[in-house]
Amino acid sequence: FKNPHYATGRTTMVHLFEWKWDDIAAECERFLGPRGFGGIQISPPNENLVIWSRNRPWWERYQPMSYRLVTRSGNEQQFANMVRRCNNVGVRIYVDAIINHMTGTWNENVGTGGSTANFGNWHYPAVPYGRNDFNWPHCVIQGHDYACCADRVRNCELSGLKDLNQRSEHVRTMIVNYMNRLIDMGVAGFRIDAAKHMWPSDLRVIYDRLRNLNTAHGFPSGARPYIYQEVIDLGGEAISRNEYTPLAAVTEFRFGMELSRAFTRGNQLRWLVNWGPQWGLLGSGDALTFIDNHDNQRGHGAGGNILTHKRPKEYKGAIAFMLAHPYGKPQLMSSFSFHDTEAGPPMDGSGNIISPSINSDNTCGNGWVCEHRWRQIFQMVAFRNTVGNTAVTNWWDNGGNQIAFCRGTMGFVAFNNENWDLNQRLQTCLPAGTYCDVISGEKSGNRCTGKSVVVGNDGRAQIVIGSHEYDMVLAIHMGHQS
Ligand code: AAO
Repeated sequence: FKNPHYATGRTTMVHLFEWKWDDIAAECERFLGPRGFGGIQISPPNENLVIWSRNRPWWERYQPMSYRLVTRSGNEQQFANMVRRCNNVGVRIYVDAIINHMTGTWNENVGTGGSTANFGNWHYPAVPYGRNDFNWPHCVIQGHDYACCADRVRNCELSGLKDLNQRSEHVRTMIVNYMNRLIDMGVAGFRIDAAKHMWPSDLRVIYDRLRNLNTAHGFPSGARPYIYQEVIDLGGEAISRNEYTPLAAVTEFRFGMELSRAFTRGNQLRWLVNWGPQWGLLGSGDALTFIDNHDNQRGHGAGGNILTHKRPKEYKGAIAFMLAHPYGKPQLMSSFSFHDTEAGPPMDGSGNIISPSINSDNTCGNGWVCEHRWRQIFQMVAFRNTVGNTAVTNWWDNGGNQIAFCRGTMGFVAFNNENWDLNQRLQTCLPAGTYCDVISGEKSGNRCTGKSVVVGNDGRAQIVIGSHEYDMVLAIHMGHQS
């Protein structure tokens, strides 16, 4: 369950938060496939409660009404079409699976597919679920439960969301049927939402009943779905991420927290010399890594001081470090812009999601940020693909916030997060030649649109990153020799 089964040579996935299936299919063909992205985390594809009383917030999708594949992102046919088209261009689909709970209690009770429910009776006829399928007696998780009481965190409701009992054979069957249907349609894996709120022993039963990935979609025979479990563990709680790593991969929330701190000068970059488990992070193969996610970029979940697209220079620095360093399986966030932290995606007056437009410079419009289309970001995805499994070598730092390192003989990266310029002759480990910096520009024909770096016969090059430059990173690799 820990292998994403990316197409050969691919390494990185992106969360296309609240995108529509038709738009994702197009994005696979016109951008993600050609640019070497490995996969996409999609928003939950199953029917959710429509919450007009809060103007259709993004979080309505975390309130399941049924497992029918119909949401604001599209219907079942559009979903199937997306998976097929993305797999055809080597881009995998990972489903955000909401299996811990159903909806909260609301006055509105119609889902995106027209299903209704009777909340007072715990009755979801479209699944169907009834009272016996939920944890009993009814209780709600309180903030202090996280520190003391694992049983309450797992058996009580998360924010009043009706808490399914995964020990119930019927519940297990409904969940497994849902996930297996998606596997048959060609998905490559799942994010398990709120995994911390379910018992590991129950999750194991569910995972073990999942089918192998569909060979008709290009997966090797016997391939198990990639599973990464959302467990927020910043330390000091009753539930540990280590209870979940024996089952499958886990979201490593300490990763983005520490890199956000370092790239906002709360910590010196030089300490990143031993980045990885020595920082208290999970084993590399167990960790799904990211800077921000859809929760903490807006103060939900383990929010607080996480870098996002709203601080672009520092954010691009942290993302570049994530992609340049071999630790973990990286996931990029691709957002819609927001001021109101509850606001849903760009939508029209009827609540239909408005598609991103694509500008002539390849960036997005219509309210979509599309961080994955920022040159400094997608070119570091290509960097990661190029350097492969090579090790970090020739670490250099100035004793503070300037660092540089090689990835074997395939790539070199430098960072300047000081108030003064970086101007040093550094070992790049690359063969002699001229390389295009992939941060300040790209290779266009035989020349560089940004900085050129001339590597001498000794592998050294003069590396310059001014403190007032647009970006704090310089990166060169074998794929971008000029
Ligand atoms: C909505 C409304 C609620 C309403 C509810 C029911 O907002 O007012 O009561 O409907 O009708 C999302 C939104 C929720 C939304 C929900 C359903 O975020 O606001 O509720 O959809 O529409 C916990 C969970 C974690 C969860 C996170 C948000 O452990 O699994 O809360 N994330 C996922 C999704 C998320 C989604 C759901 C789950 C539900 O990614 O989008 O919710 O499907 C501690 C614990 C964490 C805990 C946080 C927040 O964290 O460790 O496990 O996350 O508290 O309660 C420091 C600490 C850190 C601590 C943090 C916050 O950082 O170090 O450990 O402070 O206290």
